[in-house]
Amino acid sequence: MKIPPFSFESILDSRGVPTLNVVATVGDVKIEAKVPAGTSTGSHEAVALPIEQVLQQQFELQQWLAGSDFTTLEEFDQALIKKDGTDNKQSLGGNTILGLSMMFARVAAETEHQPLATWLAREYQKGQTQLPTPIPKQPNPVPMMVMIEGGKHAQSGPFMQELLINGSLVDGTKVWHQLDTGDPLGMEGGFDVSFATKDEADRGGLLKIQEAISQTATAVTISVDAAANNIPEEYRYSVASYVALAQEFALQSIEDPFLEDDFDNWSRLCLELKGHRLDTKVIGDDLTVTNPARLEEALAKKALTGVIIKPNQIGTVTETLQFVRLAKENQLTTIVSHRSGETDDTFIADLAMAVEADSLKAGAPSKPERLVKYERLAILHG
Ligand code: 2PG
Ligand code: MG
Repeated sequence: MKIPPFSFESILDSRGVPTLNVVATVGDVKIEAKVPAGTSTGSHEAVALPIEQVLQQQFELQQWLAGSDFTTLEEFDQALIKKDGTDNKQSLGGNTILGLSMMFARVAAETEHQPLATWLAREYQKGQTQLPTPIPKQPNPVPMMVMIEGGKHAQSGPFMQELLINGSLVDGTKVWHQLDTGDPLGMEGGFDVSFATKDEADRGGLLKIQEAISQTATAVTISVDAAANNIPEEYRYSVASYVALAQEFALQSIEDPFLEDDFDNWSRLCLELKGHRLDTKVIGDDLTVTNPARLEEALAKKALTGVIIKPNQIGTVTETLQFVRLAKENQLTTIVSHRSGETDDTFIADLAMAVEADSLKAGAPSKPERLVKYERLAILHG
């Protein structure tokens, strides 16, 4: 495919922080690729450069890429990885590379008159190894919606960053309204609830959600994202305390229960949950950062049973697809996810459909940059 002329624009994300939009035109169709950014980022993520530095590279990248021919997305992404030449994409910036990679996918889909999800599904299947027993087609990805926010995403609230529910958008909206008692909102549209003491906030928040679920008679389950890197040391959870919470609230999943390099505790938690015959999934986010090499290490140590998938953690669509393949080949739960700094881009909804992810985690059903992703998912469901 010939790369069309493109330009870089600085736009504001949902936090009011400038981020990159790569703009191209195919015929009379405007193609945009907007890059999200995290607030609680893992230290193993690809480096996101400040927007000024991204914009400074525009001319050089245009000169190099516009008009050039690349046969596949993989070839295009590899060329960018090679030009960057670092392990963590700090030279061109993971954000610069991802914007271009997403642009390539969108331009290719448009040129071939396919919905992005269909085009991505084909790319994904190309690299899939033939498994002895093919994985049966999954049901559509289930929305995973934050209801109460804490950690770095809220002013007050729990130590854990996110208390979430899994279910339909309609049920998610019911529970969200039930919880609405005028509290302010956190970064992703969940409630920023004040509790009498901070110690009560985690369990207290889960109790509130449990009550709201029963009052609305909705068929949803509860999950948490502890984002343990950001919990003060004295308040960090032990393996036993997570097991107790999993039992009490029938947790569907626990994300980032321990520090990003504390593989031992991760493995212990997986073992303990199994020992208690609990099916609660242990989900890697900061642990695995959508990086196939980090996932290999976590798998070897039996440190997790599921993963978060965020393209901007690794910086190319090709590596993101590789990561999902590896996760699926190892029977892990797959959750495609937004970032706290979002835009109205819906790429991740198409990605979730394309790879038949178990869930799409895109925030609360209350803010436009989050809703647009669930709505796109619903359109793709048909
Ligand atoms: C997370 C994400 C999204 P952030 O930890 O899962 O909710 O937060 O984008 O701030 O890393
Ligand atoms: Mg997380």
